[in-house]
Amino acid sequence: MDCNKPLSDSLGLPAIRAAGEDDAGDGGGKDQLGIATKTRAKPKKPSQFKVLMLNDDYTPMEFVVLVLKRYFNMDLEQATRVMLHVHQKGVGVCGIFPYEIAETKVNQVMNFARQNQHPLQCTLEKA
Ligand code: TYC
Repeated sequence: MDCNKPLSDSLGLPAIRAAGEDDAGDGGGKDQLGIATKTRAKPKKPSQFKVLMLNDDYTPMEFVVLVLKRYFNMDLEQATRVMLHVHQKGVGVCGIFPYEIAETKVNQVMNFARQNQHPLQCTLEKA
């Protein structure tokens, strides 16, 4: 007797199988219930989010520059350029990050602004 074959085979009985299993053995049998085990052919890369800074009339320019240096790792020149862009246009991009990092940055900036009693606003937008 071939010990590698299922016993049902050796005895000439119909194969016993788990629900959802077919001859392909991949759980993809379409005629029966089963757990979906298909993996994505093309795994999606995590979507990116822009962190936006909004202008207001009260937050000092120096404070915005400090925020951009502290939380977005900009040097003085970059930070000044982004701050002036926001000041003139109303909104500007501080950086683009995966969702959880972008959300953390927004919270850090909002907390820091609140602690210093500035109305500075920061938000997220899908990139
Ligand atoms: N408009 C502010 C001022 O004149 C400066 C400012 C720049 C505030 C950028 C917020 O996101 C901002 N003091």
